[in-house]
Amino acid sequence: MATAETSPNSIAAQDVHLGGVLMVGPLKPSLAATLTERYNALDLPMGDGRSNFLREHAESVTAVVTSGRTGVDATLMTALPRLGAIVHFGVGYDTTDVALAEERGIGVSNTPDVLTDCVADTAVGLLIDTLRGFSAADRYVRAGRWPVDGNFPLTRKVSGTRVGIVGLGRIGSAIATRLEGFGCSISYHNRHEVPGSAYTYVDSVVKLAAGVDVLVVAAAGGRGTEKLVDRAALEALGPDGYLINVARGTVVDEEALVELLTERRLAGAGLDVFTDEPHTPEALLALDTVVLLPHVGSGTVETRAAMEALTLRNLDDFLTSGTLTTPVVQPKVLAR
Ligand code: 8YV
Repeated sequence: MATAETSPNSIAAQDVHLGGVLMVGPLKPSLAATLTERYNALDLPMGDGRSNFLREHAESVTAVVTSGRTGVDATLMTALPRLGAIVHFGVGYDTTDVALAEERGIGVSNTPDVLTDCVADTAVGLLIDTLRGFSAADRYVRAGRWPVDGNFPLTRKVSGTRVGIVGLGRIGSAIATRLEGFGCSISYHNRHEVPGSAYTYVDSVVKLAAGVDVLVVAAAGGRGTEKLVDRAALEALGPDGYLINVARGTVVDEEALVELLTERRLAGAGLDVFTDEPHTPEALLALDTVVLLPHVGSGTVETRAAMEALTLRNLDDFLTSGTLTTPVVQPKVLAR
């Protein structure tokens, strides 16, 4: 059997009580304050000071707290020899090398469920805004154009539209439930058909896109879903079709998306996520057919507080018992 001596990346049960906590990337200020005050957490420098910092502190770190925005890549993971858990604020963890974590017995947690409602609300809000052009209409009024140019151009009806959902997990399902209230017909594509689902399963994204008015992206990010919505799918959606993305920018071929929107070969898009956040493609800024949000899907006071509480619960559980509350991967803690 492996021991802590023969397997340096496995955390001995007694060590986790003494765990050193490292914050990686920007965190919600109240979370960072709690981690600093209650756990004496250290903050990983992002720039030049990193190597010196790691030389001094890497040995003491048993838990990292980070967000989906930053994560822990293979280089950082390898530099932390006693790391036992990577605790994410957020449901997405595509910036962390989960396969390597699993291989090294390092646990990974996220904050599922508590943000489902808000992200689903955002998707529906974006969908309505994009089809009805409310943000563009607001700009029209503010620019004083109503009295000068007359009525705002007609837009697209939302109720009764055909919606295709890419990724029928927790968030995708919550979006579908909400859209049922608008009389939308729902079909979906998922890695696997969801047993017992009332919605129509379609076995490819291209086929799904070809049969709907609006494609809503709710699939997790990461290697397995990179450009899952590719150029062919966007072309299949067509000049009367809309794309809504509340998942990750990487799930969509952003270059193709920008090109098709600019050439009016897609009717519009509502985007809360981008491949190079916080940067957004310049070409989209001039298009009134597009609604752009700065990744605010879960960004309400209530939901962020619930995410913060669940993040701390995962950390506490790991530091006191060596397990995670909402694990993606449970840590392999070895008792000495
Ligand atoms: C988070 C998100 O707020 O949970 C996720 O995966 O995308 C957001 O809702 C964000 O990742 C936190 O930085």
